[in-house]
Amino acid sequence: MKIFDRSKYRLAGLPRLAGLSRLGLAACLLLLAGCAGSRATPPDLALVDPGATAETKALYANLKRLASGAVLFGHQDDLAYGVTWKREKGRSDVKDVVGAYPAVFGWELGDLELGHEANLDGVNFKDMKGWIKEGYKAGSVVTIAWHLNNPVSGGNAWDTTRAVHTLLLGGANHATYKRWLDTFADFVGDLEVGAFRWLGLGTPIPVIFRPFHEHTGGWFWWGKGHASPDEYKQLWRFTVDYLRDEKGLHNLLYAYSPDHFTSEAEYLERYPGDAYVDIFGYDDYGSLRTDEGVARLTENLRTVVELAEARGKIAALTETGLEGVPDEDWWTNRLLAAIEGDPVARRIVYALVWRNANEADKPGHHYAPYTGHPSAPNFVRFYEHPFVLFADELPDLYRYR
Ligand code: BMA
Repeated sequence: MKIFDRSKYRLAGLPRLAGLSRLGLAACLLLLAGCAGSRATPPDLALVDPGATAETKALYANLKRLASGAVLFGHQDDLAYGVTWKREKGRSDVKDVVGAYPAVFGWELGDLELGHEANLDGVNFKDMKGWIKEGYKAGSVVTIAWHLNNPVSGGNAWDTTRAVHTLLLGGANHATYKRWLDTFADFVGDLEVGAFRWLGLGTPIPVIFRPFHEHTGGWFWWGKGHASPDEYKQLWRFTVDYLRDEKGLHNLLYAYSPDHFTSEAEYLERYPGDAYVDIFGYDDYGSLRTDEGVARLTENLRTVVELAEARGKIAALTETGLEGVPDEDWWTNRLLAAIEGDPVARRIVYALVWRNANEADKPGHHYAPYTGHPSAPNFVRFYEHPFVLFADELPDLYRYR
């Protein structure tokens, strides 16, 4: 982890070297060269952000290396609440069952743009920042999605009033959208660890950002039928350019995550370009109920992996699950079966299941098991499987060796 900025250290050290003998100077230079070389840098990764932080580059390079040997297990909102509890320090339904935290923690920013203290599911943003830091310190990966409210109607993300064109340059809500992105940048900019954060020497936590997800479906205002492919691409590119170049965020990896698709052409219809996407994602909830569905998901993962690898990128099952996990063997018979057995599909780097809600109006809306759930024993087998990684089995993802 970055403790100090080496370039600043070297500059500050120069005047003091002036008084040293040649031998002393040579020794110092050798020492400095040794220090500088002690952290290897990944080869050219062609990331969306060439100026990404060392930890962000290391994360990407390490995930790339893990591909095919392992898949990381992820869970949305894991530390915030579970099926029967909320806000209990250190608690997680996943950890209750297997004794380890997920290797990927998913979080949700919907309503941040409105200045609310909590997101659309009642998770307080200040708490969320704390949990994101805990997850990072546990060595896990952090990913963020954003169910943005509809800027035209004032409705939520599921209000499909046409809005994308209004966010683009020259559009009626362009200034509003920039303000919304400012709230995002403030939030992400705060995600830093390190004792010297107050000196501006903190380590920004790398985040996989998944904007405007599931756009091959028509349920969100940025989805199919509510914006043209060109409008969608323009919105994506503006978002990246603004966050990276105007707001100076260098701890983001960008994941493109369509929902169901039936061809490469459909997957790529709204793809904003190689310069704007780091991770090829896929969200799938429908498939993992039957053997045919498992085969279909494998086939789609193969496509996603092949498209990603052809561009030197990585792939992930960015959201999945079966609400209530009604199938006791779902973890090994469905989820693992869809991924591990196929030589191409197994090269996805992570699979994340959705949240374990405990809202009165959403009974059974959970995607991971909890203590006593009928699928818990099978989830333990899933955890024990050598191909599946949880937080306790991860190599240091944030350092490149
Ligand atoms: C959905 C559901 C909703 C939730 C939203 C954002 O899939 O879980 O209840 O508000 O995700 O987290």
